[in-house]
Amino acid sequence: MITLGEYIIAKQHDFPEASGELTLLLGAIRLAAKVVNREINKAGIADIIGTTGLENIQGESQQKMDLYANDVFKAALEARGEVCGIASEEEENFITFDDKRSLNSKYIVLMDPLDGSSNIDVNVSIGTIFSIYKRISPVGEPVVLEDFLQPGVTQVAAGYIIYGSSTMLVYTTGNGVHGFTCDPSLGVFYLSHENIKIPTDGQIYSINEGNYLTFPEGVKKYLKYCQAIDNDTNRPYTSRYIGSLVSDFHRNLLKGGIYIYPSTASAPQGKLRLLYECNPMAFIMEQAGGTASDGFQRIMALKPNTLHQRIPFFCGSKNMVSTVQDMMQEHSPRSEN
Ligand code: P6P
Repeated sequence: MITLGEYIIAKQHDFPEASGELTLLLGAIRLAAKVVNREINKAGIADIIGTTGLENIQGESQQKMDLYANDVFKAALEARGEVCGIASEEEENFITFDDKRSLNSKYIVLMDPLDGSSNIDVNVSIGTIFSIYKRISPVGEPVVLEDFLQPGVTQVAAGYIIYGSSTMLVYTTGNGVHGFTCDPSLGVFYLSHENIKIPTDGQIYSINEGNYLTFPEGVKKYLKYCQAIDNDTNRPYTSRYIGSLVSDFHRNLLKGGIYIYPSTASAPQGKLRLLYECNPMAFIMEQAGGTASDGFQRIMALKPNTLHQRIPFFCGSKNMVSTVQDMMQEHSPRSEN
């Protein structure tokens, strides 16, 4: 029964340049996760359910818990002094932590503090997603936009917290994917899933089929492939879509499967954000032996242009992503960028 803190410290020796800062940073995320988890578990009781009546940068209705989670993670990261700046789905611009210690730190964090939060009121599991990079601007100065627009391949660490039937923290620092389950009686995360690997093949597909008519032809063809009857390849597959990325991703990671949010008429660039949803989930998926693409090319190879940039997202078991990519290429050919 090793705790998250003990595991991070034990593993930090895998990094010759480890100076403990990343360990302290992950500790801040762990603390914030516990605080948010406590509020989510009583959201039905506390006056924290529902919407603020405000909209976020995305023009989406902001849930009270969105703002609460954003404030908790922001405060925990600033207090620990290991982060010089953050970007968040709930913040229009990036934020510099300008106290001396933070300015001299080398890490930045991008996050979706509470993804799928519209599900809170109906008691469906939701999640926090985070992505950690080293800054590229000079230490000691305020962060700049370029610090946040790095391709996903330069991530130092990434992870998510899933607030579900149990609360889990899953993360990678580039040495495999490891899952920790919170013991609510102690508020301690214990190692429960070491070195998670996604099956190369799966029989679960996750997509909002309500958008079928405006999907790209390659996605339509793939859905018909999933629904065809073929015993040799265990088809038809099973459709499972919770409407909460972290929940669908986590189930597919453990069982095998594919999650797709393609371009649609209402979301021509897809709905998910490249920086603080797709890149961290792609890092985790690749470390678990899966694939994450925009339907044509590796998500983590893309050079971001803006903080809240959206991108089509195809993520899961290697063979499933490969099959749909072939159909995408066949029906809407694109040269590799
Ligand atoms: P739709 C939640 O808003 C989210 O960003 C993901 O967590 C989820 O998978 C997706 O959007 C659901 O979107 O359009 O199917 O309701």
